[in-house]
Amino acid sequence: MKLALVGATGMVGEVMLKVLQERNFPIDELLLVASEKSVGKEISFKGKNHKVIGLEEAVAARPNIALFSAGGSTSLEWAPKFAEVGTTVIDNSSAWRMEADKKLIVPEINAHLLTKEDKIIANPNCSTIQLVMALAPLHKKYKMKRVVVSTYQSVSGTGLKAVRQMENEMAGVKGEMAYPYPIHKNALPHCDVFEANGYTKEEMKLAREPQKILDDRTFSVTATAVRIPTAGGHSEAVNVQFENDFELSDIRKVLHETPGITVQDNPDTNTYPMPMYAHDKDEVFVGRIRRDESQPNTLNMWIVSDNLRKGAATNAVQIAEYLVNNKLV
Ligand code: 11C
Repeated sequence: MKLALVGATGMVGEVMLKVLQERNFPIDELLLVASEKSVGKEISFKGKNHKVIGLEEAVAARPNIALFSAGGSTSLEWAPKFAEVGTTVIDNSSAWRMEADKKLIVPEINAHLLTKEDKIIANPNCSTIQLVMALAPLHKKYKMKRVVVSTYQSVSGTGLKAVRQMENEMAGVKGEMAYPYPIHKNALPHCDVFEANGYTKEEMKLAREPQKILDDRTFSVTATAVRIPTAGGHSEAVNVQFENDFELSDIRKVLHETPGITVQDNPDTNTYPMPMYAHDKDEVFVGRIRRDESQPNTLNMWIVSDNLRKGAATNAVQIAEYLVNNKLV
């Protein structure tokens, strides 16, 4: 297995390396790839130093799999070049997600759709992944009609510059700004860029990606995405209206039995998911499970996950594992 990691020096790239190591992903040759300014830099993996190489050199090496986390424009330009030489690309950017001929995969939900012919596979947006992880098993049982989600997103979703902005502001130090306003002691109802309809791109990802992943357009999602001064993970307040009624105890049971989900829900002991707990973990945590008493068949819950792990690196590595285990590469 020759594996390339494109965007090896970025925040998600770093977590991908950690996850590959932790899960002991089978690698015979590792190609660490980044933009020209990082070429020649050394990165350690499993106690061995690897020199960062450029994209041309990586394509020429014809890796079996390339994990991409280098932004949409790099992906649009380079993923097809890797695909042409036979590499299967697992792309973490938003570049290919909504293309009709590209699959958008959360392994626990729809990895069975993957075939050898899929040469560019899209990893969903971080806030989508944790949402659909909890919605998928409930949709199967109760059939969703409408989802209203409000997110409380970690600055790590924006990248290193935003983490630094928050840290600088906390320390009272002037520095570069990733956001148009301070993030410390603030909440910005603004994740990613604004679209013509007044929603942000992040909100529209939340509206569109779940339908594609669950292969069902009969339900709808509306979202408000908010950036808050936390670094460990994204949180989501989720309201779901189902076609069918439910027992809360059954909802808890279904979620408890779903691989990848951990239920943390006990008001008596102040037990609920928080980014502080979710940080550096692969699971999606669900709590504050309660009936919406304002209308029938409707549930409220709170979902938290580390956006750099299940929301990005872990999901991508799980896709790679599925490809290897099912001899699709
Ligand atoms: C955020 N969800 O927290 C974004 C980060 O489409 O993959 C990931 C952007 C994407 O701002």
